[in-house]
Amino acid sequence: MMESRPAVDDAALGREAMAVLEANWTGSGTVPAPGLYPHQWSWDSAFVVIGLARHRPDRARDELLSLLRGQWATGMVPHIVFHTREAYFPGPSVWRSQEHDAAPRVLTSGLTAPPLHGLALWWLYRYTGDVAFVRRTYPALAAQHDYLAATRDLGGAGLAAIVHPWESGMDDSPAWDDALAALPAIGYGQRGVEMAERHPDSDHDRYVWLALRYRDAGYSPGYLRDEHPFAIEDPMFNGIWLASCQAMADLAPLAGADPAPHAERAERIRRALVERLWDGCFYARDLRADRLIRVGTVGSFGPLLDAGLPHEHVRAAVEILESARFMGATGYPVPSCEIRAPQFDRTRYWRGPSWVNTNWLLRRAAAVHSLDQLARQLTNGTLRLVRQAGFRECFDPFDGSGRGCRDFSWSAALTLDLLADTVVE
Ligand code: 9WN
Repeated sequence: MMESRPAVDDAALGREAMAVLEANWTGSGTVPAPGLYPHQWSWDSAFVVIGLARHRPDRARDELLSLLRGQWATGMVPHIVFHTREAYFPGPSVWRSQEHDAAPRVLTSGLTAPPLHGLALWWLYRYTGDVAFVRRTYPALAAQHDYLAATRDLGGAGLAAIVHPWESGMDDSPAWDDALAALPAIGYGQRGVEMAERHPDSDHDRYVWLALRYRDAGYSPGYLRDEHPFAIEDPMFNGIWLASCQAMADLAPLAGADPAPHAERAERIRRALVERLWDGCFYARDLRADRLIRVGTVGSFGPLLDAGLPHEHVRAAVEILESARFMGATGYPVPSCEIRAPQFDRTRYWRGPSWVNTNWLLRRAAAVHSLDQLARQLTNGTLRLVRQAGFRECFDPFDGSGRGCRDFSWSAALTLDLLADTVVE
């Protein structure tokens, strides 16, 4: 079978991207990919909103509203909203959101995901000028940010901690390896779950074990603070949150709200990123082991999304990004793990392959810092990937061949955004 689905010109590529998004639209949201991911995923939806902002703003609005139907009364935006009946593990019977007073009517997971939605709303406003939609959705996103500040600042310095690898969106990143390995081998002890009771013996078992612990503690903030064994301050999650805080500060006046709390929060996150996660490069911090996790991943560059990041940190981080540790040595941007790390694996999801969403985020970061050549390199490299291999889930960073599933929504959506900029440039 042929691997590639080359699109000869930009117009054809754009049409194919739109066709993928049409096919992945369920009537109430966009699934990341048919079959493999048959529900609505939180940060995937934010990328779809961004990609459709200039092409199908009506659909972009519906996408965000559809996701927000899954928001909990706590403000938490769950990482999966189950709009369809298709089977997926871990599905509704694992999360049991319906047993929760704070959960909405629609079934959801109990974890959250990178809070890209503020930036996505800003993007949509930027291209539509739709103030009414900002007014309509701003309160939900402000509540999302309040939730993170109130219940996820487990380190007490202003950063949000992820409490599960799934919350990072980069599930099998080598940055989580040690924290997963440190989980107790004994102590599964859950009753009444459909998984056989057994000790966690693989990463996937550990993922499920962690999720069940949190669920059985009633998704309680006190449990997260005092007992949950996995708590990590991730530079990508927080870089995205910071960018969304800035977006919310810009949007607040349109919604008749005060921008100051968002700007103050952004400032606090910035300071904490530099003070707590920087050591020549941004690294994730394991709060339970109280140490930096010194493996460079694409997540290390998340803080570059911040326009206010001090120059010396921008310069040093970009140097690493462009060096032979990352995109300087691969044919295609940007490997998800630094290639000299022993954990690097060009074939395994977040342990090596290049992804369209992280390329897009870094391209946004490059634009924010007026690094035009880097932005162009990221745009062109990403378009080469999808032109040659199709809208795959991820790509081999050396030869550009496609990996994971086909017809992946964010690969298609963000291609639309990149193409739109190519026309303008
Ligand atoms: C678990 C949907 C999601 C993305 C994540 C990606 C992958 C799920 C999985 O797919 O995660 O949430 O089954 O591996 O890692 O970034 O949101 O596309």
